[in-house]
Order: sequence, then structure tokens, then C-alpha cells
Amino acid sequence: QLADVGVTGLAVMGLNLARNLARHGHKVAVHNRTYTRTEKFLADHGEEGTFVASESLEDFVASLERPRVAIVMVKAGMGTDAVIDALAELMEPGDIIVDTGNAHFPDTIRREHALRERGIHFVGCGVSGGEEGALNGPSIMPGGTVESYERLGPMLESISAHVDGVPCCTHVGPDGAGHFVKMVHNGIEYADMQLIAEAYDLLRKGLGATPAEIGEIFAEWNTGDLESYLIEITADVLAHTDPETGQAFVDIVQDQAEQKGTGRWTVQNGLDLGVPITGIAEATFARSLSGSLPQREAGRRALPAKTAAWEVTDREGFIDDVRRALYASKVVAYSQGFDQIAAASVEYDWNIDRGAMARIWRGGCIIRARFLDRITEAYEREPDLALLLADPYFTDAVSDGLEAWRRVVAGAAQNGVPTPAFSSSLAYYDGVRSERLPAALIQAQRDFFGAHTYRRTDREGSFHTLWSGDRSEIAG
Ligand code: NBP
Repeated sequence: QLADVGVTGLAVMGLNLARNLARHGHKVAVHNRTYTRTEKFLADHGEEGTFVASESLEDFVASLERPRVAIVMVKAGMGTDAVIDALAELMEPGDIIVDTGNAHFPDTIRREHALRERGIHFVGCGVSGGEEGALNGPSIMPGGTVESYERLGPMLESISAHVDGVPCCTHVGPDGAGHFVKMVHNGIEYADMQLIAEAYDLLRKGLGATPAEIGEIFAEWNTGDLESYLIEITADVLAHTDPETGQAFVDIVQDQAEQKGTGRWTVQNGLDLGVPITGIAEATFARSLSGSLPQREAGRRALPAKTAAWEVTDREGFIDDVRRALYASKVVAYSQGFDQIAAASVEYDWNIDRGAMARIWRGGCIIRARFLDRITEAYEREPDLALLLADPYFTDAVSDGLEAWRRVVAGAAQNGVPTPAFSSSLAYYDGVRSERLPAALIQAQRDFFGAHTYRRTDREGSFHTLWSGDRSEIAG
């Protein structure tokens, strides 16, 4: 009896994905480089469904129904290449290899092109939601060919999270599109987390509120427009007390945020494509700053604050201002992330439906939120929307909170509270809505020192001024 699908790599993610597939009635072939892990899997979960275990990769491939579907869930990087190469040797044209690890999208493009030449479909597939998602329903972002999705789609959709009966899985686009979108998802996650952390810091420093009190504020926010998984867990974390010391848990955690790399990849790609994803960039750099210990030590010792004590007189008004500033900054961060997807879609010829991306992020993943419905609706209204912020719903939502946003950012600056993501999002908002930007001066400077030419506001063409001569203008 052959299996419908196989999973190789039975560490926590693969193991949970295999169990999820089995729960949905699929017969699942399982394999792991080290067989003891497979044995443990069978001992712990063998009764949960129909599994076909193999000790060798050859037997694993032989246990799959044609066209074969082999899901690779191993450590990203060299391990993934090793497994894909070995699988490709054993598979036949028409078979499908799915990489559900956290691959960097250029690697996925490379792997897809190499396997395509051998007639094998390679599907780089973003999976979000961690181990819990892998077991109970993740958000799934598969790339690859349309043909491969015809075989894979129903299976992946069956095991994905569902919101209002709609699966959180769709075909994203060719080759690296799935892993790219997963990368931007993680970048947005960085921005969202940083914004939440800044809101917490403002409430703490502005109101002198305790973490538990701030937890209650977040729990309240979670009943409105900000409703999301990240706000929900923030309320939980802030309410938690360290059992050992009796202190607020957040106060006993060292203030250094680590990163595994997807934020950095997102920012690097934003720079490559020239898309200003300032929210994600500031969030990534804020984590870097938190870990810059010698610099922080030197700064703490040498740099004065020159601030007065922060006196917030209207407690409820301030809380509402911070909520509005958080929402507006969040809209900016998402708008920028969706811009990046649009730019990549053109650059790499992926034809990604941005509304569908917001739809499949509504469940199963870390940035799941009520707000994503509004994004899907915006792209349904106008699929080629140039700027998410300019969709009427978001324009209204942000402009309603604009004064509050300015008060919060100004207050933070005056009182020495670092709010890189709040502040840069507001700067982006003011930049993108400006009639004229001082970029005109920069272009003039470039022409001055490097004869880089400029375009005029009053007629077509490019021009250069003879700065070191008589300052007359010539055509560029
Ligand atoms: P790990 O990333 O810890 O990888 C362990 C697995 O890789 C084991 O099955 C191991 O086999 C196998 N492996 C390695 Br390491 N090198 C190998 C090689 N050269 N050949 C064959 N197998 C090899 O597992 P994980 O934490 O389950 O994560 C799996 C993937 O999912 C990773 O890409 C990770 O980045 C991603 N991930 C995603 C999320 C998410 O939310 N989407 C969360 C966590 C992880 P062994 O047992 O023989 O050592």
C-alpha cells in the first residue's frame, strides 16, 4: 500500500506536519536521517494515523504513490540541499519535492530551476505558525508551478488553518514566491512586535503603569481593531509573574532581542528593490541595538537625557492616543510590506495576489489578526492599489488617529523614550503624502559634485548645470 505523501525530517516541525497530514486522512510515509528519531515518532504517534516508515531514503521514495510528493522539513541551508539532491536522484519526472523549511528565497529559485531541468517540480513552501501551527493548522504559502499546486493544493489546504471556512493556503506564485512571502510575513512580524513593545514602553514610562496594568490595557485593545494573536499574547506575558522572584516576568527577562535572520533578509531585499520598508528595518535595527552591549554601556554612561519628568495628566486620553498611534504605525508597516511584495512580484515575474496573501495570514500564523480582513477588502476593491494607506478605509482609520499619533511621537521625543518604529512610520506617512520632498535638493547636490543630471519640473529631458563654470544649463 503506497502513501499519498511523505515527510522527511522528523524533528518537531516535520513530526507535527506528518501528524497533521495523518489526522486529515492522508497516508503518510515518514523518514528521518537518523532512524532512532523515526522509531521514537512511531512509538509516540504511530497510532494517530496511517504511517509508512522507512529507514532508507530509497525505501521512503519507493513507498510513495506516483506522482510522488515528498515534503522536506529539515534544517534550512546545507541540510536542505543534501536532502533535495539525494531525493532528486531517486525521483522521476512529474514528482514533487516540497521544501517546507525556512529557506531563503534565492536558494529556492536556484533549487527550482535546477530541478525543473530534470522534470521534477520543486515547491518552496512557506509554513508559519511554529510547531503548534504545524500540528493544528498553519498558514501555508506554496510557490512552484500551477501544475504542482493541482496535486498538492487540496492536501495542503486540508491541513492548513481555516478562517470562516476558508483555508489559509493558496498558490502564491512561481519558484521562490512562497518563501519570499513567508520572509515578508516574518519581516512584518518584526515590525508588529516592535510597535507593540514601543506602545508598552510608552505606557510604562508615560503613566508609570505596572506590567500587569498594561497587560489589562492590551487585553482591552484586543477586543477592538487591534485584535490579533500578538496583542493577545502580549497581554498574557505582561500579566505573568515570575514564580521564583514574584516580580513581573517581563522585568526578569534580559532586554536583548535575538533574531534568526528573516528580518534581516527582508530588509536586505527591501534595499535591493528600493522599497522603503522603514518599519521592518527599524524593528530589525532595534533588535540589533538591544544586543549592542558595549555601545549601550558607553551610551548609558556618557549620554545625557535632558528631559523633564513625564507628566501625563489625562490617563485615559494618553492610553487612547497610544492605541491610535499603534494602529496607524501598524497600517504603515503592513502597507510597506505589501509594497515590497508588489515590487518583488514585478521584479521576479510572480504575479502575486496581495489580497490573497492577507487572506491566508488570517489564521495559523503569528501575525494573524482581524485587521487582515480590511487589507483583503482593500485589494478586492482595487487589485493594483499602489499604496495600501491610500485605500479609503485605511486613509480614514489613520487620519482619525493622526493628531494622537503626532502627540505620542512628539511626547516620546521630548521625554527621551525611543520609539524608532512609531517615529519612522509617521515620517514615512508625512513623506509619502508630501507635495514636494527635499529630494530636489539632494538631486541638485548630486548634479553639483558628480554631474549626475536632474529633471526639471517645467519641461521634459535631463539637464546639467555647469557648476564650476558659468553655471549655465546644458542638456544632460
Ligand atoms: P531543525 O531545524 O532542528 O532540523 C532538524 C532536522 O533536520 C532533523 O530531522 C535532522 O535529522 C535533519 N537534518 C539535518 Br540538521 N541535517 C541533515 C542532513 N544533512 N540530511 C538530512 N537531514 C538533516 O528541525 P525543526 O525545528 O523541526 O525545523 C525544520 C525546518 O522548519 C527548519 O527549516 C526551520 O527553520 C523551520 N522552522 C519553521 C518554523 C515555523 O514557524 N515555520 C518553526 C521552527 C522551524 P537528524 O535527526 O538525523 O539530525
